[in-house]
Amino acid sequence: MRKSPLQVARASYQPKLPKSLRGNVRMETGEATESVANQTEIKSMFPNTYGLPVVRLVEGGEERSFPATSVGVILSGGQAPGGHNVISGLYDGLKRFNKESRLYGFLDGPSGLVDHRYIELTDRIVDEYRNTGGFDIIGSGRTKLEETAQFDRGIEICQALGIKAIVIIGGDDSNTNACVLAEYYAQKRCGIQVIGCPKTIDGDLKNSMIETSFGFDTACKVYSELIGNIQRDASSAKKYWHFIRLMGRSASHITLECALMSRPNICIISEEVEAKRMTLNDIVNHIVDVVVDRANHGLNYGSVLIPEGLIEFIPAVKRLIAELNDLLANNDEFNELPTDEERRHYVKSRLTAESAQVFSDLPRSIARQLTLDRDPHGNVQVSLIETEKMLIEMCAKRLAALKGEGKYKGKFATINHFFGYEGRCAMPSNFDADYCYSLGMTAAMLIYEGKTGYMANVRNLTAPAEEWSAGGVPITMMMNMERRNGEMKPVIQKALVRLEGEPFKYFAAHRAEWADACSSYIYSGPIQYFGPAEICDRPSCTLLLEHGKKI
Ligand code: FBP
Repeated sequence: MRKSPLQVARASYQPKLPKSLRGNVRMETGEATESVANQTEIKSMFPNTYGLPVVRLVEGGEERSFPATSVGVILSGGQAPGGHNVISGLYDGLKRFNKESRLYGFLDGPSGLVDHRYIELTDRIVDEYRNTGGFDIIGSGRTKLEETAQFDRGIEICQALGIKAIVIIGGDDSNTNACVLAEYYAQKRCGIQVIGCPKTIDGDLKNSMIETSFGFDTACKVYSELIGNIQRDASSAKKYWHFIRLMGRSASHITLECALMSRPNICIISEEVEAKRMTLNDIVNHIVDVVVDRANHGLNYGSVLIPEGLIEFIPAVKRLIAELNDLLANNDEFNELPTDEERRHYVKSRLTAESAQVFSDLPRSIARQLTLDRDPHGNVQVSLIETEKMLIEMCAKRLAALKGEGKYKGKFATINHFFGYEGRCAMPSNFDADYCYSLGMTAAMLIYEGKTGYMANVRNLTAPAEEWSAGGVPITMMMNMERRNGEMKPVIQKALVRLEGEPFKYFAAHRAEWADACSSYIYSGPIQYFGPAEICDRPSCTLLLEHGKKI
């Protein structure tokens, strides 16, 4: 395969490891744990994997070796930069303690386990993918592992290949599946361990034990570079307002991080919209106020960042979506209706009066998008909802009205963007390359130590990599009960942006200055892979602020 000069140089990058994973390693066991909420329900659903202790890997002890083992790995859900390094860290970690250990990759996500599609990963294959973006080494998928028939199919293939452990690299929903699978296999005493790794560009799989999910750092750096380029174009041409929607599903972590890195004129944070019980009109008025104010200073251009999940956080729309989720879950009658108009009528006639009104008031295209297929986990597919276009349309209307009243004299020429897929497979930043390799190696250690129902964790991430600390956290510890597809289910609690957290507070303290100024933009430039550590290894602004550091 032909490679670019950077691909060639990057192939030989040796990810930095924490001291504890470099030489002899031993495991320390902490206190028993509890789930973050709904302890009684979670404990009764996970009798074999509930309450396990947190474990930590520390330097020292004797030189170890373990009996050879075979492990299967699954990439689950959306792509995130660094997935290949989790696999190379896992591979190297398994081989380090026994050269005879083997690693199999299940193809195209969890369905590979169920349908018995796999490859054995070898030196040649793994070397080809070190430090590269993407999930193409084995592919990914969104099949939800929830039926015992699927788990039993997993047992069949694991027994056929002699697999003793499965590593699931995924987000909150996929790690919830990992936990359910771990419990089932523990209950069946079939000798198959299950370990999770925290993946998602969305940054919403984090808590007191998981500082960040991998992929967030690289994806935000890619988007921030693009936003910076757009802002420089805007302030050069001085003629466009750019409305930029950013991926991230429900949480606004990506949008907030990109705002901290690029200082846009306007940035909407969904969690604030919900907390202040804002309506769609309140959001439009906020944008329009800034547009008018800048026009009064001769600035008919600017940038607006919008999180892709915004619509779900507007309280009235949120209630509407909850009703739609219950109404449309496995609803064949609805799915079989032949036209959009009939589906619209069907939905409106079954909603509460308030939600039916909200549904009618939304632009038709957005209302239709809210009734489209949920993903296999029951989530609205927010990446398909074009909120940026809706806001442009609504702001243009409002500005035209203000112009009619003589209260606005500017020009409102707009360009819309959606950044998501541009960053999900980028070549991982040094941070993600190092973090992921450490996560993979930690997963290998957890397997050799016989753990199941754990997620690999690597912490102290704002320090240099040698000082990071690695270990495992019981997945049940992160769980609570939530309503999904019309039913209460045990799931890993999603981390939304905390309005009392330092990243949001920093943004809130500076946004007025960023709205007015003509030169507050920051241009982060492209990710740097070789050069001084303060540029190449710098963690995200979110992590730095959360750890009490300056940005
Ligand atoms: P994960 O939660 O699986 O990591 O996926 C994240 C994400 O990129 C979201 O930001 C986005 O809403 C969604 O995937 C898009 O899904 P798809 O890949 O199916 O288009």
